[in-house]
Amino acid sequence: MLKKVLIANRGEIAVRIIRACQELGIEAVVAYSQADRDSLAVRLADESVCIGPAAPSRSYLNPPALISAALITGCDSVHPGYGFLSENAYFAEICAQVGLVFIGPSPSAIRLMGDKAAARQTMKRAGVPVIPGSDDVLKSAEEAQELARVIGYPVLLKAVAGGGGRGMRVVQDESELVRAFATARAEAEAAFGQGDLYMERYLTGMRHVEIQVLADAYGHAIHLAERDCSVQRRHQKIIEEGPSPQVSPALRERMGNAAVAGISSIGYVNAGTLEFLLGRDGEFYFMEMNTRIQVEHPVTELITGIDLVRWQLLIASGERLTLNQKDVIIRGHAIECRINAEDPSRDFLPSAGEVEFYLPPGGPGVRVDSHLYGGYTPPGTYDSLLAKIIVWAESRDEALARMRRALGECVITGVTTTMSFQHSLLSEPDFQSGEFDLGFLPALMERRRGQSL
Ligand code: MV4
Repeated sequence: MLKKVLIANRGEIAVRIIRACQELGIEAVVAYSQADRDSLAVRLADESVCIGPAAPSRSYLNPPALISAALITGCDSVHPGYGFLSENAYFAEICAQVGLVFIGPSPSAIRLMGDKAAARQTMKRAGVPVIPGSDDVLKSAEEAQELARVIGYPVLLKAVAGGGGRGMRVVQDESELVRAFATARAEAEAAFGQGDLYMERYLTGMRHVEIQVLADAYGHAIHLAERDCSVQRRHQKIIEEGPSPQVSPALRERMGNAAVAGISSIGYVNAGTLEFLLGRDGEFYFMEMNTRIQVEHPVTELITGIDLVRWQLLIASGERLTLNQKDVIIRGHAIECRINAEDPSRDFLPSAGEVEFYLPPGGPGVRVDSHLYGGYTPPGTYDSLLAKIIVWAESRDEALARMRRALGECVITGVTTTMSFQHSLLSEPDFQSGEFDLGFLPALMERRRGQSL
């Protein structure tokens, strides 16, 4: 069993990992930047090490600082959380080279899934449905043009090094393609230092449904059903839920089996998530795989009763995954709201300042994952996530009522948050019916913009 973990992250996920360590009797050391001296993670950890200045490039994104922190404090392992270096194959490799267990998949799995075109090909070969598109990187605009004629417009140009919606360009017809190809390539080169592109048919009216997976180092892999993340604004998830209102038990089994076949084909180890687009007729297509623990993992934890971060630690310790597929039983419904320090009335502009007063919601079926406390000033340098409120209830309707109640109870003063916006979304008929797709939130924002003018 691991004895001492360096947490190479901050905020609520650092707190979440500390909690899992404590319950397993593993010591937790938190690496923190100068901007995070007063963080809750520093207070809760067994030990803490300052790794550098506020700028992420000099702290949470700086492998030498993190590796030294782990070695100086006698850690045997590193948990990267999400974001920062969590999907950096080079960092995972360096950890292994200095004898630190990276709590996540192998460097080669991270690298393979980080190349979005290679990930797509790998899944296709394993029998996972993918969106019609290119079998490889596009070599030229001419090649793109020929291919687009075959798959049909509209098409989407995606950056091989992108992901999460970064570096994508919709092309409506042939007249746009040559220019779009050049711009997308230049943008990808500037953003990722890698300009390679691939192509897919652009699908509309789809939902974002993702399958959680777990696998151990002995070839045993299972899925833990889906989360529906179709309520997004500019690729930022606003509300997530599970199970998806549009996924039947039969479809869940088909998607889950596809996900397990996909990860088994690459010998994937630890927790991961396969993102799919799901259409109205139940057709689904692999988009990309995230090789980390995700922000919305508590949704899965509440509907399965399985502690994902605990399993990450156990699997990295070399323990067997003692859960079988038949042990994964979906019960009830969970919804998560990400509470951000942003002002919805000002186009979600980040809101800075001291949290004067913090009263989290409680009561039956309510979980709060947060690093907040009264008097805390969230550093402006990092993302604006303040808290995740996650509710569980037997049915979706009860979960909706519970989330409305929880958001109503929660008090955060001093900064503007997204809570009231999410509260209003829960009352939207289209959200309540469960019959929404990725177009729901953009369309709603457009309608509301019209009303306020
Ligand atoms: C797509 C798509 C439509 N067709 N690919 C955005 C995030 C990244 N994982 C891929 N994304 C999309 N890929 C094809 N071929 C639409 C999206 C997309 C989207 C996906 C999930 C959640 C929100 C989204 C918002 C806009 C576009």
